[in-house]
Amino acid sequence: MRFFDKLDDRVRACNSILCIGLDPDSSKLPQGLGIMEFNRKIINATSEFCCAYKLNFAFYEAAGAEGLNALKETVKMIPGGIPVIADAKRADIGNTSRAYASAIFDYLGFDAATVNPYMGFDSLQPFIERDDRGIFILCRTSNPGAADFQDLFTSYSGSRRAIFELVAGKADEWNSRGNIGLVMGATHTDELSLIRKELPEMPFLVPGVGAQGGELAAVVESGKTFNPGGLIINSSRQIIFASSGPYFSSAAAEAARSLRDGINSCR
Ligand code: OMP
Repeated sequence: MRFFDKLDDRVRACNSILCIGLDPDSSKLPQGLGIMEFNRKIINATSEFCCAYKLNFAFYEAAGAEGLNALKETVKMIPGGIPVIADAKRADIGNTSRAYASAIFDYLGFDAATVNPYMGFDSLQPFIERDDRGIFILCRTSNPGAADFQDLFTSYSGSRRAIFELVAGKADEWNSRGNIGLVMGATHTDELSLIRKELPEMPFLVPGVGAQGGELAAVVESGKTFNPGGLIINSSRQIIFASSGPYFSSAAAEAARSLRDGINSCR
C-alpha cells in the first residue's frame, strides 16, 4: 500500500491529524525507565489519538546501542495501521543515499522519512524511487536559522522567488509517484499558506506547535487541504513529556487527546 493512502486511511479511522513525535531525550525520561519501556507506555497510552508517529533519530543515536535497538523495536511495537515516519533528514551522493534509504525502509521498517534537499535530485532519488514509502522534503523549517538560506531570494527561471519556494516547486516536479510531501514549520504560517496556495494537493508535515510556539488555528487555516492526510501536525515534547511523574503516560494521553481535539476544533 502506498504511504499516503495508508496515512489517509489512518486519518479517517481515528479522526485525527496529530502526529506524535517519539523523541525520547534521555535526560527527560522518568527515573529508571529505558527508552523502549518509555516508548511502549507512551504508545499504549496515545495511539488512539494520533494518525502517525515520528521518531527523531537524534535521540536514539545519542543513547548508543540501547537507543539504536529501541529505534528498531519501537517501529515494531507501533500498531500496524499507524504510519511511522523516520525523522532522519537524510540525503547524500546517490550511492550513499541508497544505503540510507535501505537502512530506514528495509532494515528499520519505517513507512516514510524526512529528507534534506540541499544536495539535489540524485541525493533523494533512492528515497523517491520507493513507491511504497513516503518522503517529506524539508522546505521551510521551524527554527530561527531557517531564514539563513531558505528565505533567500533567487531569480531562478526569471522570477524572483525564495529558495524554499523553489524547493516546493522541485518537490512537485519530482512527485510523479505521488509519494512526496513537504516539511513546513508551524512557526511560519505566511510561508505555509504561500506554499499551500501554490500546491493545493501536496501533503504537509508540520512540526513546531507546542514547545516551539507555533499557533494551532493559524497552522490549520494556512495548511488545510481536502485530502485527509494532506496536513499532519507533529508535536513531541508537549505530549511525551507532559509529566515526568509516575503518571507520565496518562498525562501524555491527556495531552494528546487535548491537542487532537484542539486541532479538530480548527478543521
Ligand atoms: P517538539 O518541538 O518537541 O514538538 O519537536 C519537534 C520535532 O519536529 C523534533 O523532532 C524536530 O527535530 C522536528 N522538526 C522541527 O521541529 N522543525 C522542523 O522544521 C522540522 C522538523 C522535522 O523534520 O520533523
